[in-house]
Amino acid sequence: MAMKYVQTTCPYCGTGCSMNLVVNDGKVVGVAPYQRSPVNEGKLCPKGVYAHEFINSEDRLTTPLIKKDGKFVEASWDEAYDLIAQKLKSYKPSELAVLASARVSNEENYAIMKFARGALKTTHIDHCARLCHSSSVAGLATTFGSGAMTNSIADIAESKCIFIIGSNTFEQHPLIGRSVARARKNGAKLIYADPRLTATGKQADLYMQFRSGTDVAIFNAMMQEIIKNGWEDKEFIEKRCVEYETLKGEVMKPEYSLENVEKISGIPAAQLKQAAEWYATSGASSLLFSMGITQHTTGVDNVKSTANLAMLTGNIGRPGTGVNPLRGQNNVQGACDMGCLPVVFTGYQKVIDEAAHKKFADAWGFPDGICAPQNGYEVTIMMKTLADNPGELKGMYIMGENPMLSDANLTHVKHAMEQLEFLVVQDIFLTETAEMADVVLPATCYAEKDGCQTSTERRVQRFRKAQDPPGQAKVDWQIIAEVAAKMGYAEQFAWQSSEDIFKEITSLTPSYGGMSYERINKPEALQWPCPAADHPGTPILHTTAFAPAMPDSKGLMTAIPFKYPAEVPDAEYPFILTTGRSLFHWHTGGMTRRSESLDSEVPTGWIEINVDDAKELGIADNEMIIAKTRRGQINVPARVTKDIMKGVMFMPFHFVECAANILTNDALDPVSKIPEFKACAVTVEKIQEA
Ligand SMILES: Nc1nc2c(c(=O)[nH]1)N[C@H]1C(S)=C(S)[C@@H](COP(=O)(O)OP(=O)(O)OC[C@H]3O[C@@H](n4cnc5c(=O)[nH]c(N)nc54)[C@H](O)[C@@H]3O)O[C@H]1N2
Ligand SMILES: Nc1nc2c(c(=O)[nH]1)N[C@H]1C(S)=C(S)[C@@H](COP(=O)(O)OP(=O)(O)OC[C@H]3O[C@@H](n4cnc5c(=O)[nH]c(N)nc54)[C@H](O)[C@@H]3O)O[C@H]1N2
Ligand code: SF4
Ligand SMILES: [Mo]
Repeated sequence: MAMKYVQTTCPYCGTGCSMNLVVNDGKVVGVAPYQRSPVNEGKLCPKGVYAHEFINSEDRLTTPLIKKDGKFVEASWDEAYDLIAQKLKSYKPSELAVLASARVSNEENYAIMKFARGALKTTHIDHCARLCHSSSVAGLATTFGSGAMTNSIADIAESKCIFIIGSNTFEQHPLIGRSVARARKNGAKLIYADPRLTATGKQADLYMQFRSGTDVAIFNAMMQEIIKNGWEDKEFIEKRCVEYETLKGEVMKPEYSLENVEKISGIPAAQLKQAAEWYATSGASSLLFSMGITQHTTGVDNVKSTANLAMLTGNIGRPGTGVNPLRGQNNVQGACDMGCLPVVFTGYQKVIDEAAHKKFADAWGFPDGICAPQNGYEVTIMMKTLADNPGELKGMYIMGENPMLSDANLTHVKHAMEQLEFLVVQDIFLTETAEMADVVLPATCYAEKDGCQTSTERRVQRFRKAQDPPGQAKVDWQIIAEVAAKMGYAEQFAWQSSEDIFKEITSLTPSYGGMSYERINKPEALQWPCPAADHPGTPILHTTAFAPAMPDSKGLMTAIPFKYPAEVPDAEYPFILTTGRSLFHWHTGGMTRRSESLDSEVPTGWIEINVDDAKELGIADNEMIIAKTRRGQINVPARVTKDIMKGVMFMPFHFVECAANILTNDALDPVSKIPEFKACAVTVEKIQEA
């Protein structure tokens, strides 16, 4: 067979780079550049370059597995479906919970959302967006009326000043980093705030190092300085915002003076002043953030603070400005858009809204109705319910997530998952979570199916099938449709192709209403909102007014008092532990640890310790040590570095052999229900030789 190229979209991060898969003899053997996408113009980061390596791994799941007497036994699809249908039908809707996936297509997320609410009739559906940008969605929805990135990736290059806080853009969104680098080449100033001098920080004109969990104090200090100097945008505030006096009342308090916030955060007053001036007076400032902002018990407060700063200085709605939460997973934006959240159907139509509920119930036509018009549980609340209220939740269906490594406080998560009577996991590998399942279903990966996904800049782009799936593995939406058919709902899931599903999505989702495969097949695809077939899509949000969801379409400024993280250092646990990522690995490692080129770069985990702290503790670089928190302890190699703030330690969470989430705190933000992955109290000890 001849060699061919199949154009598709990268399956890793939310940047949404396009690439070609190189197919030889029916198998994907490589990745080649695809030049015509405006997002990445043929460039890729290492994960994109090696995105073919895990596809044909020896240990892909190839057949359904059923657990018998504690051991997995291979089963036919029919046996697996019969068991699942019989079990799921034996529970009440409120006893069932579903996790969708930011790794799979819009069509597959829509299918599982319809399955949860229509076939299982449960309100409990969520996915990893909870652990990620739930704070952005909640925070920006109440301030701007929409939780998405306001500007586009290319637009960042138009900026005169870029303020990056809590995002390691050059490693976690490398091709967005390229836009940042372009802006700098054109003279823009880059301000970077992070407890670690990361690869992104090394590009900065002003680097502010600070203690994890002090973000609100930093924002309030910058705003106080801006108001004191008259740098606020009075016209913008007057015309487009409400509650300025409330905001001012808070940020002008003496506790947010530069000197006091220097004490709280560790950032020298002069740096805070410089940052305030550059951001407020550049003419077009863009703010980029990610997990350093959202993953806190004050995550929503942090996000609202980013919005406050942008509104105060009129940096919204124009090229080179905006508040830009960089979405993480390839399709986390899409999984949210598809209604895989406990409160909304597709396009953020509220489940509790009677008209929306009726619209979906009527369109779907389940003879026995759909879920109640009520909000369901978030994934973090599902785990707490399992542990604290045994018997309330009994069955769970997980597609493409690995909470047994990605959730906070893993000992608690394991205990919670053990309470389940019945667990189905649909994945491409036998993950830590799949190990706990009663039934495991083999799914296809991105290279084996058609569909589309939505990037961080709301760009809806295609996946294209390049090879056949291994063994008996099936496409995710097809598996869900077949389970539904076994439960008596063949008619509601009678799709023949992913395009059929996309048509159903666009007919029910106003922001996707004008899209079709024909239109998104173009190299530049389409950015939502795209409400009509002749609408060109929307690169920049809020240009003349905020979203109609806001009263008078005005932006809401809010007073945000500073609060410390749920757990702060003390005599027993004297350091702050923060967690995050490496350039070469992806989350729980399923794909990247099976990619030789990536895994050989970074074969295991580590804990970053400041040189002075290490000296005081007598810990050497590369020494194996014990890291311990109130929730557990692990052995992990030390990486002694001057690039991390004294008093703060950092661990990536990719590695099962030194799993950071054994240590992390599952205290939640009261609104977004996100755990505090970015700050808890830790101690480290030398391993005593026997
Ligand atoms: N290579 C790679 N790329 C990825 C991913 C991956 O696993 N690997 N995952 C994707 C996903 S799903 C996501 S959500 C994004 C995440 O992308 P990022 O948010 O950029 O990644 P993180 O490493 O989690 O955290 C970012 C930074 O927050 C800093 N930080 C720690 N504590 C605090 C704090 O209290 N305040 C502030 N302001 N900053 C703090 C950390 O030092 C870190 O540099 O990356 C996406 N891209
Ligand atoms: N300590 C700490 N923990 C964190 C974070 C942190 O910063 N610190 N970040 C959090 C964030 S932002 C996120 S997004 C979460 C991510 O948490 P998860 O989503 O649980 O992590 P992944 O490893 O990406 O899991 C995705 C799973 O999908 C499977 N998969 C891939 N493609 C397909 C497919 O096509 N079909 C199916 N069915 N399965 C597929 C993969 O094999 C993998 O098992 O982790 C969170 N956890
Ligand atoms: S930047 Fe993100 S989308 Fe682009 S190649 Fe790298 S991982 Fe893939
Ligand atoms: Mo994420």
